[in-house]
Amino acid sequence: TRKKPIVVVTRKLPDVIETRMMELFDTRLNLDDHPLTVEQLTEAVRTADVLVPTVTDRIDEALLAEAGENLKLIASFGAGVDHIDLKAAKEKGITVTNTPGVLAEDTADMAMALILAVYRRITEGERVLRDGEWHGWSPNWMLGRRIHGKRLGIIGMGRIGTALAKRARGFGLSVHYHNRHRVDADLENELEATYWESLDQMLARMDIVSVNCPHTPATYHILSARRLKLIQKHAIVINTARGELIDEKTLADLLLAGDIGGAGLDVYEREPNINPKLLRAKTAVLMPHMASATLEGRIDMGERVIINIKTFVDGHRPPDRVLEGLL
Ligand code: 8YV
Repeated sequence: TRKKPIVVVTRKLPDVIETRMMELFDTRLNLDDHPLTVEQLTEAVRTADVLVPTVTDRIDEALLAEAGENLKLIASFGAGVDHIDLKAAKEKGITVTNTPGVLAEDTADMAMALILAVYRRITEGERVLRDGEWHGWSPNWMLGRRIHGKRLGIIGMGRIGTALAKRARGFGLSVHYHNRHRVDADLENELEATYWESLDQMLARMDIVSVNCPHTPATYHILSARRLKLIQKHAIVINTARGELIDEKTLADLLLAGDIGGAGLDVYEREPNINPKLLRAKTAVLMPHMASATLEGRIDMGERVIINIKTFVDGHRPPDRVLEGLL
């Protein structure tokens, strides 16, 4: 029988996934669930045939320079691959896969929840109640904004953006989007979505702006200081994608000055460090990177990882290729 591939997993995954991986591969688990140190990661890329990293591992050029000849696949646990230096991986002939699709619905739920929370002041209201500061009903108290009839502008109409658009339609929002290319006419019709070739023009007209694109060198600070200032004063910004897509410092300043209506954020530029100005912004709802954090989602993600590894080691092209190396 063929030797089982050595698969190094950097973080504790759901039990069912770890058990299955142990059956299928020569799997080396991280039982501590701490992110690996650079030394441990270096050791991992030297020994592994397959590395299974997560968003908390920096797979950069220096690390990949230490990789052994045998490392042929990086099967990342997650959709975003901005923690992996794809150029360096390509030069080494390493294939990179992710776990798209399986977390789109959950992430879109969180984006929708953030829209609801910001517009209807849900976390703010609960804080007031828990702090014992609710002294009774009054007609002008805790007024949020009506969601129905507002305009939602989605930046990045991929799986997550589309899943958000479907939810938004149910809440009576009109859907607008900016994307590298127009989506299928059928989908556009179904969502009654308006395509904006110019992001700048779209931003100036929306009530809600949601970032749903991947973070790449081309999308870094896609909501730059200049673009954030195009957004209407009453409008809100939602980010369930990556912190690096927004100039966070400027967003915090605009929120504190009341020059932007609010924000619902799940991701930040320097996780887990939060800009203290954001913490002071009352109109911001802040979540700790948990948009895809569902029990079912984590298992689905693990299953995608297993499918990608299995297909690859069996000599086929794995389904979720981000980068195709040498087989
Ligand atoms: C995951 C994410 O929690 O998939 C992504 O891109 O940011 C999150 O859903 C994380 O990536 C796990 O590695």
